[in-house]
Amino acid sequence: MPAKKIQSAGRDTAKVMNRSDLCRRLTAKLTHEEAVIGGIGNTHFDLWASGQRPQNFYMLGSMGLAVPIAFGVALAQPQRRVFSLEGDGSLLMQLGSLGTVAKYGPKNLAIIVFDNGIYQITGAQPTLTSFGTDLVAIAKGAGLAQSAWAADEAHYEELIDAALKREGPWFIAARTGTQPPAGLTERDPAKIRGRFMQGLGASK
Ligand SMILES: Cc1ncc(C[n+]2csc(CCOP(=O)(O)OP(=O)(O)O)c2C)c(N)n1
Repeated sequence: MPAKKIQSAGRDTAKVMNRSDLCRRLTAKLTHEEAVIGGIGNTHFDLWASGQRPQNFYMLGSMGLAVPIAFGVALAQPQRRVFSLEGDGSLLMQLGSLGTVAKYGPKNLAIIVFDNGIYQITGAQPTLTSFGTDLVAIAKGAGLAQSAWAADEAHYEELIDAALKREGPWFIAARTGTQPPAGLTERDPAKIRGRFMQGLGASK
């Protein structure tokens, strides 16, 4: 099915929402063992707190890797829907990944970015999005036609529903506040990797 035009808010008009709430709204919709990759930063903390699933992966150490990891999973398992959750600071470190996703066009991949305008977990230093950088404009420029700012929670859910039902790739951006995460991930990378591989059926 060809890409349909989707509604987008502007970064300036998008409602600033609660990141933990948005994580819960996503995971509440997952009924087919969809994979979710949470990036370093508060995204993986809130993904963890929204309910642990064997198909969740939590990136502990490196900024910008949620999209590349999710992209790899999407290529390896085209029957599975895959979501990448990333913070604005981390995504800004790995913008080339957007062009790569556009080039290969995995239909089962959705990138979600939570843009709070800061590197929150390292002391709230402002990121470039605080000075006018628009990640949806960048995603579109990278070739991701189905890119949108969520206007509010209802629109965010509509975009998630579209990513679950229609062909991707999708790029969904949400403005988020600076509330602390709802929980903290256990710091055990080997266990996180092992459980994720089992969750994907890639190991016993
Ligand atoms: C390559 C690299 N540089 C710096 C860091 C330190 N660091 C870890 S998380 C983080 C901020 C992440 O910001 P963002 O992705 O916007 O998420 P937020 O903390 O705002 O939720 C920084 C600077 C790192 N882990 N890796």
